Amino acid sequence: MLERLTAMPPDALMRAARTFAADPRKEKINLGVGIYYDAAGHVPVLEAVRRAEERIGGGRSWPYLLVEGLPGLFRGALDLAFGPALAGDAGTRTAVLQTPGGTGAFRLGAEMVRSLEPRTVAAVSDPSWPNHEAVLRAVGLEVRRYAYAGEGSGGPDVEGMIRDLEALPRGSLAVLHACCHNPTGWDPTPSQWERIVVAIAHRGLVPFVDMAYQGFGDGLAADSLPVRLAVAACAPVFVALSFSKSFSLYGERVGALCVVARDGAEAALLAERGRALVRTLYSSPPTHGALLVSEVLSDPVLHRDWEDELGAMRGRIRDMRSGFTERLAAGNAPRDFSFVKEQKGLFSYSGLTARQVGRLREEHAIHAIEDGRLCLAALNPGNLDRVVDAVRGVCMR
Ligand code: PLP
Ligand code: TYF
Repeated sequence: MLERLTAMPPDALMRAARTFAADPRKEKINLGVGIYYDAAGHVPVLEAVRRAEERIGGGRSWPYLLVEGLPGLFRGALDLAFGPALAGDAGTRTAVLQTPGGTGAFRLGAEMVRSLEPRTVAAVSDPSWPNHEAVLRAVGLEVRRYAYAGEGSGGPDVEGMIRDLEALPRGSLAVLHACCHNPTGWDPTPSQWERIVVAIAHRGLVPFVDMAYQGFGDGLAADSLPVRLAVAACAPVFVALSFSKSFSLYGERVGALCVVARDGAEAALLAERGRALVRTLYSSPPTHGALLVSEVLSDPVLHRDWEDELGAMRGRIRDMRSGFTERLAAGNAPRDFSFVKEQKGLFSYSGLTARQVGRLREEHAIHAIEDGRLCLAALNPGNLDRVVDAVRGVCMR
């Protein structure tokens, strides 16, 4: 067996996470990994989550959750995915399973698709979060790419995206980023989303919406627009929810998969299929983070406070985007970075080359992804000037 052992190189994000961890310089800054840091440079403990933790209390026992997870989480997950108005109706024909993070939700959804139709073609945006393609390939689906990053820096190439989606075989999976596209930071506008979903429905594609950054774009309701449009036009619809960023619970691994069917009977069969798959993958999901999220989502006061905290995180990133753009524009600007202010979410596809990213790391201890992706949620008033000076420096020559 070991004669067959060959290298499996890490993807760019894994590589960047390792390189950062191994960098001994105290002044290092991590603009690589997709994590929200507060103004003091810490991964925050949200106040609503802290209060939820107080309520659930310590000293409790930890039996297994059900295979599908904590039922108390499902209502909250449906409300987030569809909005309270649609959750009532669509919720009656939706299978929900708690999963280990958004990655677990995406993998479980992909497993479900493969178990139903192993010849399904899946299409991801070009570029996309590298794990999309890796997970789809891991379950044995054929992966294609649809155009996404525009030529210049003016936003997504929606025409190219629609053209490529319309060329897919009927029944293909269309993987969509609900908001805060990773890595570009470019999202379609609401009217562009309407056109995209019409094209998807018309071609008979199956939308798989990955929602890992809900609340970081324009707010919880606005950010779930693609899900609501897809549910109104298509069935099935797969939705992978991640609570890692929105609750700052990265290592707790909390997520959920929602699969919307045509009716309640189909949804029950999908849930049963999901449980059978989970049983062979990890048997049941972890408890602690799910209890925290469920407590926050089911208590109106905690829910409101959490939404306010999410709004403050979103606002802080916007301030950092403005600060980054304006400081670079002042003085002798190496080039125009004003698009950074227009992008949404944690990331910016900055246009920095792999060589410039390498120089940021070697000369300035500033880590980013080699495709030029920067995590602007790691900027703060204490490191902004240093980052701006370093970016200006590597762009000059
Ligand atoms: N989908 C996208 C687009 C992401 O960027 C991420 C995390 O970075 C995930 C899914 C998975 O998140 P989780 O950490 O909850 O597995
Ligand atoms: O897009 C991102 O930044 C995430 C974060 O080992 C990540 O994928 C990167 C590497 C890793 C775990 C999470």
